[in-house]
Amino acid sequence: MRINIIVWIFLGVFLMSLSACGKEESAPSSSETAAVEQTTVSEAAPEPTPAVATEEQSVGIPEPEPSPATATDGESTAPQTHTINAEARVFNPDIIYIQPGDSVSWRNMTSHNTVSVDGLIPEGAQHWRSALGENLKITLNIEGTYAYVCEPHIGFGMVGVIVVGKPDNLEEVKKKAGEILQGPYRRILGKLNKVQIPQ
Ligand SMILES: [Cu+2]
Repeated sequence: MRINIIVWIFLGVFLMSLSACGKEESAPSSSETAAVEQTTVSEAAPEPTPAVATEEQSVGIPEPEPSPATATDGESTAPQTHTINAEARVFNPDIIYIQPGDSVSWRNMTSHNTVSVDGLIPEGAQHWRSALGENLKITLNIEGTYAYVCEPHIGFGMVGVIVVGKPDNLEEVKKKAGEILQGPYRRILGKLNKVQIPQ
């Protein structure tokens, strides 16, 4: 009788352990399915990413559009011609503010001339020298401060300054003027000190 009971107990334990193994085996299989599901999800996930990239591209395309619009605004300001009148022994106006590409036209230049001063014009800009009595007209494309004189009347302080755009070279020109100008040419210094940088 005892042996039979022991055998049955063993059988019971054995069967229980079998059923326990079966549960453990079935458990991983469900997690595998979950893994497959996750893989399917993760595979599907990349699809929205190209859509985002396409949005970025479509965002990138309109960007260049504003810049041509800005350029058109700049072009709408057509080059102008500014007149400087020679009056007795002064240029009127003595300081003139213009934009790059604008022209300057000296009028009433009888017995006067206009000569740019070496070292007191922007780097790369062209010097000018008109004949006595010539109504010179020049176009200035390079930004900066330009100093010029009327040679016959420099002793009277007949000097002028042209400011093209925003003069980056103003302080440099002032410093150089203090160093190189001699005699009546130093009248240019006073004129340069009156220049106000356009906002
Ligand atoms: Cu003069």
